[in-house]
Amino acid sequence: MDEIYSVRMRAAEGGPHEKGGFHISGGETLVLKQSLEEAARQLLKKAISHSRGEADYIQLVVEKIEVKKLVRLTPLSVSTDVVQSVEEGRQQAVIHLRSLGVSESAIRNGLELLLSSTNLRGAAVLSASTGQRLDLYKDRGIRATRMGWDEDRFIQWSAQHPGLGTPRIAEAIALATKVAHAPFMVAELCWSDDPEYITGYIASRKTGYVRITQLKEKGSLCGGRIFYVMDQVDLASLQTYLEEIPVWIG
Ligand code: PML
Repeated sequence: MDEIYSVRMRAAEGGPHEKGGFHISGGETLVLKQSLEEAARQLLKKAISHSRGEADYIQLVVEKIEVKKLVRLTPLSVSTDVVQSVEEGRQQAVIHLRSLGVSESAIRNGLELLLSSTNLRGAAVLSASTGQRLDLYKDRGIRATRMGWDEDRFIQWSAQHPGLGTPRIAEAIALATKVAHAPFMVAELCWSDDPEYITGYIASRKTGYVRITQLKEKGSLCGGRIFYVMDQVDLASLQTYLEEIPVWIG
């Protein structure tokens, strides 16, 4: 296989995140060397044209990946629940999470956390049984990185999934696929912190990637990701998998 690079971006307004800057945008992908410049350009574009605000701090990190460490995964199957209101959307989310064994208190805590978070750049890790937050990273959360689509496979996949081949959806499916395969992962709940984007999803190996067309009100800055895990999880190994193991979606 050719050389592969990880490209990661995070952007904030008012200085770097760790110095109190307001989170604007983040993004990541894995690409072949020939697509590196284009991937960096796309992520930079995402950082400087975001409806959350005007980034004055942008970090772009490019790293070569050791191909022998690559894990290959097929993308989660995709379905869409079309709903007529945010209430209906959240009710659908509750139904899916319940079916995966996430407790009522964990569902409530997850929804409340996303509703009150306007500056969460990674994901909050919650126990699927108690709903207690397990990571200690507050606004940083744990960030799933180093995953990306095989380009040829993505072209094929988007032809089979009309309307879903946008960069945002592609990135979300790559991330959700990696996350769903993490040890002791039960489910992911996500909606964007982009005030213009109200579709979110529930993902797991059992349900696949279930899009829900309305999970928040337009104009709201709240959003982020919740990773629901079993209590046997070893947080350090989970973090290593999510942040360091390169995953190639194809
Ligand atoms: C994000 O952009 O921050 C998350 C996107 C979630 C939903 C993408 C989709 O399937 O429409």
